[in-house]
Amino acid sequence: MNVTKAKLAAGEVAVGGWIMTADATVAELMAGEAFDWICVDMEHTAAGYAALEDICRAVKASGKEVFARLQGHDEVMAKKVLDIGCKGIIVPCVNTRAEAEHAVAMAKYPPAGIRGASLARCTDYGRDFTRYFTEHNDDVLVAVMLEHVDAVRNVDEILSVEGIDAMFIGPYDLSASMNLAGQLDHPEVRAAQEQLLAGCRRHGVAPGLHVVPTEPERVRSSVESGFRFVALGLDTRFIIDGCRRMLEGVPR
Ligand code: 3PY
Ligand code: MG
Repeated sequence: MNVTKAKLAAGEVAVGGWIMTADATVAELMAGEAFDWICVDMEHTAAGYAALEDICRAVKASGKEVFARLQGHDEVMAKKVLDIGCKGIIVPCVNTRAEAEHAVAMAKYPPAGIRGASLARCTDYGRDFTRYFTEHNDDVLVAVMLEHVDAVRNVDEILSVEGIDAMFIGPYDLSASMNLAGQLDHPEVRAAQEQLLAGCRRHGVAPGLHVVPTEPERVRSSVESGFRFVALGLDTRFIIDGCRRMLEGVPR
């Protein structure tokens, strides 16, 4: 069972940890904290399939879902990350209805979609094939990233696609597409996020946001404003923050 997907469907908040380091030990450590899910970023890192598999093994004992943020819209990549053991895909930069339909299709087996079937790790190498295949289409989480002004314009066309579980805002790309790169609190960026949030409400899709800056107050206000599929910071930022906090106290 995909606990994160069930939580989102029940209107609850599900909080994720974001892995940039592609490191299984880091993922294991983070899965031992109060995150609901772990995402491996394969878009903006060197993370490959072998590292993803190690991470899935490391997180398995916690029972938490591992999701992969894909590099793009490639159905071969979606198939491989799911075969390796991810319970969902986070698809970057979905700007049109056709791209949203493709995101859903590549996550699901026929007849609902186009995912290829095999005796991969996700099926316990075939020992659990029938159950996995039967339950997968309902169990897999599909999150589309709306992170461009074009997506804001097309929000209703995108979020009305059947099979989308969550919308996930990438604030850096969204701000960059508005010529306001990194100005996450600019009123126009905020207004675009509000439009995406409102779109989620109209279409019954769980609203999500990557709260990239490691600021607890920002996390709190994001959840209070309605975001429920929320990723907190980055593993790399946690290391930077921890180093700086400790180094600050050194008399030298
Ligand atoms: C962005 O801010 O653009 C992101 O993709 C964050 O994950
Ligand atoms: Mg992005």
